[in-house]
Formats: sequence, structure tokens, C-alpha cells
Amino acid sequence: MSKLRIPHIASSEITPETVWLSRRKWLQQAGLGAAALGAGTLLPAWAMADSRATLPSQPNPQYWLSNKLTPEKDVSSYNNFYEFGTGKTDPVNYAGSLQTRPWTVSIEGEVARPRSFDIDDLLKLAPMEERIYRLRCVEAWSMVIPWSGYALATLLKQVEPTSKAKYVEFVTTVQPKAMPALNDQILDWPYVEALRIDEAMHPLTMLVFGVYGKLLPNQNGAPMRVAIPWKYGFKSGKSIVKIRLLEKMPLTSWVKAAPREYGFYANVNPNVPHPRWSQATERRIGDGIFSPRADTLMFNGYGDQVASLYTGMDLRENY
Ligand SMILES: Nc1nc2c(c(=O)[nH]1)N[C@H]1C(S)=C(S)[C@@H](COP(=O)(O)O)O[C@H]1N2
Ligand SMILES: [Mo]
Repeated sequence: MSKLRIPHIASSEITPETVWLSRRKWLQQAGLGAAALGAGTLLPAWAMADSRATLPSQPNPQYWLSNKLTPEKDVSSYNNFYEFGTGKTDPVNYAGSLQTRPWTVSIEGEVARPRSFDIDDLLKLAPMEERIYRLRCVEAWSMVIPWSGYALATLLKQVEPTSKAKYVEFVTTVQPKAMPALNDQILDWPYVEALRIDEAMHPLTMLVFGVYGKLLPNQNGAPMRVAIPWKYGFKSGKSIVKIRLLEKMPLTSWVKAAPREYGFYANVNPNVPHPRWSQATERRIGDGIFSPRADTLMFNGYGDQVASLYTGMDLRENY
């Protein structure tokens, strides 16, 4: 199979976002310029083949955006899933071998009724809703995506969190045979993310099983991931196998890897730059390379719904 790779600077200090910026620079210097940055352009044709099952879901007009949707081919071919590599097309090229059945999700920790769920039971736990959310990556690009799923709170209520449950941790799958980049030492695996309990119970926080009316492609986090639309994309863990309710704030993967750059909260905030680049604007994937960058919105545009969760908190300190 064809493997299109772009060279990047190898260095032990380099962090993944630097690799990405270097890639951009390399493309510019190589004279490929902006055209080569279009998400779909590097894709081999076979990657577009579509064998996913449909997932009927009811559009939920409460969670709708008027923005133009990011084309499905970009949603499924321009991804971050570092277990498969740091290149944007590594996930679509390599995630095909991820085993997504059988799949169980265990919920444990500070809950009255710990238990495991089979993924096929989770698909039937509540009516499937289709919601359009913007996903804003910390790398300053964004997509507008129709996800299928339901509120995470629906699942958490089933296991009855105790009064000690202050945080919800998501542990994602590790499949050494399927994941070629586990030895890259960019992050410690499994990829772990977490939310405060009130963030996790917020109706916007979505358990996702499908996209564009079909089951999730592996590269988007099959068979189940979360989507937390007011936070940078790295908070939305993919291919979740375990959910733990905890009394203490867990150490999440990106905070562990680079605490000065990635905070626990990671609320989208145009006023707090990443230490190495601005977060004031974003490039909308799929909008065409000549369209202007968009202004990034506080809480990714979801401030009316979530700002009250952070009353009294200094969002510069808690980035
Ligand atoms: N397990 C796992 N989940 C992950 C990541 C990852 O590398 N591994 N990347 C995160 C980042 S940085 C982003 S921006 C989103 C991207 O989701 P998408 O590829 O479906 O758009 O997934 C997040 N979830
Ligand atoms: Mo991201």
C-alpha cells in the first residue's frame, strides 16, 4: 500500500506540535505551499472506501451549528490519534487494524454500581442523537462535525456516582499489534484524559458512537469516544475502554508530557496563547485553502452554556 510520508525534524526535545509546525514549514520551503496543506490532498484513493454501517440518529436541533460542515473525507482523514503516529494521515492509513469487537467499557471507582457494558448494549442505552459540534484542536485548526451519540451523563447515571466522585477519567485502548507508534515515547500510554464531574455531567458532553450517520471510523475513535466541544480536541479521548470516577484530579497524558503547555482544563480560550503560538484564530479544515482564518471564540462558542462552570476561576492560571 502506498505510504506517503513527509520528513520531519527528529530530535529528542521536539514535541508533537513542533513537529507539525516544522512540517508546515517544510512544505512551504519545498515550494508546495498552502496547496499541499489541504487535508484531503495527501490521501490515497483507497482510504476513501466506505464500508461502515449506518447508525440511524435523530437530529437534535438544540445542538446545531449553522457553519458549513467539514466534508466527511476530511473528518475521517485528517486526524490526531498518536498511537498510530503523529502525521495527520497516519490514523487513516494505519488504524484499520484496530480491533473494535468484542469491546467492553468498564466503569469503576467512586460509583455505587460499578459494572462493565458491552459496546452493543451501549449503542442501545439511549436514543441516538445527531449533534453538530465544532472541534477545535490546540494546533489551531477546527472542524464542524455531525456526531451521533448521547449525553455522557446518561451512562454515568446508570452507575450512580458517589458523593466522593469529583473527577471522571477516560482510559483508552492500547493494542500493541495494531498501533505502530506506541514506541515513539511522545506520550505515556494508555492515552488518558479526564473531566471534573460537573463537566462530565454537563449535557453538552457527549458519548460518541458515530459520525456522518455511520459508525465511527477507527481513526475517529471507534467504537466509542467522547466529544467535549468547549475544550481543545485533546480532551476528547478516543477508543475508550475504561471510565473511572475519582476523588482526586488524575494526571492526564498531555499534562504529564508537557505541563507548561497543556493544562487540565484546556478550555478553548483565544486570550490565552499556547506558549509557542497564538490561539486567537483557527484554520477551518475543508473550507478551502484560500478562505480566511476564523476568529476563535471563547469556550469555542459554547460560553452561554458552560461559562458558569468556571465562575470565580482564573482561566489564565487554569489553562
Ligand atoms: N486515544 C487518543 N485520543 C485522542 C488523541 C490521541 O492521540 N489518542 N488525540 C486527541 C486530539 S489532539 C484531537 S484534536 C482529537 C481529534 O479527533 P478527530 O481526529 O476525530 O478529529 O482526538 C483526541 N483524542
Ligand atoms: Mo488536538
